Formats: sequence, structure tokens, C-alpha cells
Amino acid sequence: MVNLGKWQVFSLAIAAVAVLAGCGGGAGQTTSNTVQATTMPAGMAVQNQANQGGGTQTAAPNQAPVPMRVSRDGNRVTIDMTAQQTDVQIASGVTYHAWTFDGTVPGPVITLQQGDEVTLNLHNLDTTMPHSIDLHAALVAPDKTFVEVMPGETKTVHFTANLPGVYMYHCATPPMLLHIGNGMYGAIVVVPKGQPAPTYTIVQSEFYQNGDYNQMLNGKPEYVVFNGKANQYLDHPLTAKVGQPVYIAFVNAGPNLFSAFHIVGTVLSDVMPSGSVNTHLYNLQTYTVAPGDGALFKVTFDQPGTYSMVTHAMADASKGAMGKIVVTP
Ligand SMILES: [Cu+2]
Repeated sequence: MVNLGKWQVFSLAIAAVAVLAGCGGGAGQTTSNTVQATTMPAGMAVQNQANQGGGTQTAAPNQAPVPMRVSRDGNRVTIDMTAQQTDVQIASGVTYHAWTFDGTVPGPVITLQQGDEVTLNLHNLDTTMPHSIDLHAALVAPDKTFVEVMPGETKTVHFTANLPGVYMYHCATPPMLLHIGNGMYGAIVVVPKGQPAPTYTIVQSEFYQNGDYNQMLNGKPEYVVFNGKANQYLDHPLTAKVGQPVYIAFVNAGPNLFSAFHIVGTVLSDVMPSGSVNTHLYNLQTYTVAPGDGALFKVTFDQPGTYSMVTHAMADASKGAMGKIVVTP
């Protein structure tokens, strides 16, 4: 068990970095709520032999998922999301007591059309600590918008989705590493005017042993996953047709590792970094996506067969960031 003094130092250092980086850290963050967050259970429900060891924190109760609600009136979009603690399956037979948006890891994909005026209400159902939401697609003053939502409270984010892209959203409550490392992230896709939404959205991320903060700081993850569960697309492959372009929106939520996205047997024929419509890189074998970044990949398959998609960082692929795409005529 880490002593409180160290945790306070870590969390305050991270909070300072967050403010410097302009990537979260809300107004009204005080030492007291920082400490409150860092002393909360960083929790993994130890329900599997593979997960023993590490932290011994007790977890808050499992809360049933509350699906995201979205309503649209013209270009005005209202979204209701929750922060909550929920048990999720991160590998076959392995349950993790996650800190979540809406009870899933990653949180739901937020799909917007360019120009949408968004009102996002974040309801904090977690009775034990504050949470927040930092949306990379929102060009706003973070200290006024990505603010702390205390237990039982709701706060609202307003922004206009002017820039198309494939973005990350995440909890920005200090220590951010702990909130992201425990599952609070997702993809937000802003679709350019007149364009179709991506075919698939994939979020890469890591899980650390017992949700332990020191493991997140200094250790190596137990699992590296696509869309929250190790190897799920080996068991349930994506599908595609020969000659028909597939658009994959890819986000690397980290919190720590870079992704080296690669599909065996083809090239990424058009790579749009961050999903930007202004930048195109053609015919790349592998593309690096940093933590906190995204990309839109266009891929077309020449022959029917089974193709593997991986992070070409092989240790990470071996920990679960690997899947299949079955291509039919
Ligand atoms: Cu949080």
C-alpha cells in the first residue's frame, strides 16, 4: 500500500502537468478533492488467479451500466453520460472493477457531425470520488469546461464540433493516470460534412495489475487491449469485402504506451492523423498513434482471407492487442 504522502505528491505533480498541458485539470480543484480521489480504491476485483498480487484496496460497489442517451434537434445534440464504477470483462474470465463512462470500457463512441452544437451532461453516479470529462474535440477553456463533477452531481459541457477528427475523451480528474488507467476514456468521432461515419472504431488501451497506481507509474501492463477486452477480435473477427474500403477510426487511450497499428497482408492506403481531413499519408505499412491521439485509416483488401490487425509492438500484441479481419469475396 502506497503511503498517502507519496500519493499527494504524485497527484499534485500530475495536476500541475495537466494544467501546463492544457489537457484537463478543472477550476475548483483543491488539494482536498485531489487527495480524496487518490485515496479512493484503485480497484480491481480479484476474481481470477491471473490477477493476484499488487494492491489490496477495496472497491466501491458494482453499478449496472447506464447507456449513453443522445437526442438530436437539427444540429443541436444533447448527450447524457455517467461516471460510475462497474465490473467489466477485460480478458476471457478476467473481471476488472473499472472506473467508467456509462459502465463500459472504453466508454461509448460519441459520433457527431461536423458543426454539431453539443450539450453534454455528465452525471457522476460514483458515490466515492469526483470525475470529469475532457473531450479533445472541444476547443474550449479547459479550466471552465472540463470541471470536476462531485459525487451525485451533474455538470454540463457545451461545445461546437467544428473540426472533423478522431479524438479521445477521458476523465481529467487528478491523478489523471489513475482515472484513465482504471478505464475512463473513449472515442469521439466528428464526421466531416457529407461523409459517412467510419466502418469501425477501435480504442487501444492498457490494464495494470490490480489497478495499482505504482504499476501504472512504473510497471508494465498486464493487458493491452482493443475496445476493452484482450483478444476479443480473435474470437469475433471484424469483417470486410474484397475491394470495398474499410474506414477504421482508431484511438490510443494509453495511458502510457504508443500503438504501432498494422494490418498483416495489406497497407494502410490512406492515413489521416487525428482523423484530420487536411492531412493524408498514403500507403503506410504501420502507423504510430501516441497516447491521447487518434487516426482514421482507410484499408482495402485485394484478396479474400483472414488478416491480422495488431499493434506491431509485439509484447503489447501478445498481451491482447491483436485481432482478425475476415475478408470475403
Ligand atoms: Cu474519473
